Amino acid sequence: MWAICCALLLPSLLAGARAAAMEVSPGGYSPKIHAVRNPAYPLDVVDKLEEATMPDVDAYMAKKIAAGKNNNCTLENAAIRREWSDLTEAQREEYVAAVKCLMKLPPKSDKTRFPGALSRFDDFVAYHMTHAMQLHDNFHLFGAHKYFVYLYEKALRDECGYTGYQPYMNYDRYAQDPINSPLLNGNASSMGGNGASDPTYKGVPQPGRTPNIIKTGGGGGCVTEGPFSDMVVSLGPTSMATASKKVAKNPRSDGTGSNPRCLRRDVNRNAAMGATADRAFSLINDHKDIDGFYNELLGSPPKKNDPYPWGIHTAGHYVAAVDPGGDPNTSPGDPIFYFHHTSLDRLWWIWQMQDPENRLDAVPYANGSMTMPMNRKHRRATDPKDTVVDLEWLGPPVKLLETHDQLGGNSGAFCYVYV
Ligand SMILES: *[C@@H]1O[C@H](CO)[C@@H](O)[C@H](O)[C@H]1NC(C)=O
Ligand SMILES: *[C@@H]1O[C@H](CO)[C@@H](O)[C@H](O)[C@H]1NC(C)=O
Ligand SMILES: *[C@@H]1O[C@H](CO)[C@@H](O)[C@H](O)[C@H]1NC(C)=O
Ligand SMILES: [Cu+2]
Repeated sequence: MWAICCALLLPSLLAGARAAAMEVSPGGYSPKIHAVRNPAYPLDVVDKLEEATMPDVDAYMAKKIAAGKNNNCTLENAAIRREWSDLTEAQREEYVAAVKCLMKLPPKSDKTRFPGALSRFDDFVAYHMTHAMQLHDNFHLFGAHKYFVYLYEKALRDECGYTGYQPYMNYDRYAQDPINSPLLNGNASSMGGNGASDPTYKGVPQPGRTPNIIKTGGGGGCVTEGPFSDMVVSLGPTSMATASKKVAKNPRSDGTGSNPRCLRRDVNRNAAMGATADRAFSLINDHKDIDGFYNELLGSPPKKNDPYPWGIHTAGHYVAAVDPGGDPNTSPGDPIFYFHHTSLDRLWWIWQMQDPENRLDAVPYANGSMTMPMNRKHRRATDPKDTVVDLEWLGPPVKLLETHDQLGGNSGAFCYVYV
């Protein structure tokens, strides 16, 4: 059963504000949470929905605390994941420095299995590239990525002294002009710039959709500006179809060998426009059931008469992707990956919190799917309750439904909100 799901899913996976961030009064936000907003970005419909949902989140937590089920997590002590532009420039630079630190620390993954993993940063790429089928099956897509991002954030904090939390990107803030955005403008407080122009890079084919390609935004070559212009990408690629034709093949057929090269990007408005706030709002608001939410997130079935019918999952992956970001298996090799998956986690959380009683444990296609176990220690499960998320060298195994709860799940290790 999972083979059918994933064969369908994997192709779809391929799928100027100058004002400094400044504190504003919480407004409609829960007074228990320290909201910080950059006044250059008025709240969009999803931000407003999130704010409007906070009293319900508060009520939900009060019940959970009364029942003794919060594992010490409260809204007052929850970590806060913020939008990139809501961080001060100093905070953005601190984040960038921590990512660069992770890229210098020695790997913990098996050197024989992953000779191409050069750093702790690569440990995460190594896991994702060898467990892509499992990470993206119906049961795991949301929870396993939540845990994956959490462990990356934890490594930044525990091993590189980062004092903040993983930022997300609100695509809507950057969709009109991503190249000049605080996220990708290539200055010292950005996540690096665009790739140089590569006329051989045409974009990302989207078979079955109209248009059937996310046309190039004009980049595709090596990133030459900003903190990651000197980055050495080593693992992958595993799929030559989505990367630039100029990328050399990996010496190992599974992409795990050492293949030192530059980071390549195509900062792409055509992709980002598929993840605007109106789309994110419909995604959350139009689906009471997880299957519908999941399908729309993945752009399935393809929307008609839409110039950007990619689905937010695909759109977000190609905001800046070429190599390794454009290769579904090695996509965490571009640090922008974590901004995208954190955004998806935020959208999922807002969706769950519209009706926590019924949505917290909802798993796509829970009736009729089967997990692909992450390794031989685990059985195939047909019940989400029996499913285990085992990220091996990244962190201890956790029950799937524990990874669904960011306010007290994973024995309380998960305790964070989005602002
Ligand atoms: C909650 O905090 C108390 C006091 O620090 C501690 O003893 C207890 O083990 C914690 N419980 C959980 C579930 O983490
Ligand atoms: C970097 O870009 C941000 C966002 O556009 C801007 O606020 C900041 O002033 C820039 N920093 C420098 C040093 O140019
Ligand atoms: C699960 O699917 C089976 C077979 O289609 C059906 O008989 C059963 O009622 C379903 N269970 C639930 C809880 O929806
Ligand atoms: Cu993934």
